[in-house]
Amino acid sequence: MSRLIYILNGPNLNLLGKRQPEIYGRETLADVEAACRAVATRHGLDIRFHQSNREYELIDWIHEARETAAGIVINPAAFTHTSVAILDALNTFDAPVIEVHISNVHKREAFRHHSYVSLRADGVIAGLGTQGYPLAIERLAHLIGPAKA
Ligand code: CA2
Repeated sequence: MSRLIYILNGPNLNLLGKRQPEIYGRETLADVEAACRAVATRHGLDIRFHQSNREYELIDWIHEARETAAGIVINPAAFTHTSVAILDALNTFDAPVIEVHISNVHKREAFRHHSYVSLRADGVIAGLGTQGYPLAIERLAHLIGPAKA
C-alpha cells in the first residue's frame, strides 16, 4: 500500500512568513515543508509538498494523488470558500483528507466561515498556526496505520 501523502497549499501561501505575521505567523512555507517532512519521516511516510496560486494546478495534483497517495493534507486558502471544483476533485479521492487553516477562520470575516472543502474533509484543523500541518500528518499516519515490517 502507498505511504505517500500530498500536502497541497492554495493561493498566496507562498508569501507565508513574509507578510501579515500577526495573522499567519513568521514561519515560511519552506519551514512548514521541513516540519512536515520531519514528522512524515518519523511515521515512514513520503510527502509531495506543493503550493499554487492556480486552481487547476491544485485540481491536477488531487487527480495525481488519486493514483498514488494514501492521504491528502490541504490548505486551499481562499479557494476554501469559493471552489466547488476543488470539492469535486476531492470527492473523487478515496483516502483520508485533512483540511488545514493556519488562522482561526471562525474568528474572522463571515465569508471565511463556510468551507466547500469541509463537505469532504475527514477532519479540519484551524487556528493552530503552522503547527496544524504536522498535526494533520500525525492524524493521517494514525488513519493509514504503521508500515509493514
Ligand atoms: O488560515 C488559513 O490558512 C487560510 O486558509 C489562509 C487564506 C485565507 O484566505 C483563508 O480564509 C484562511 C489566505 C492565505 C494567504 O496567505 C498569506 C500568507 C502570508 C501573507 C499573506 C497571505
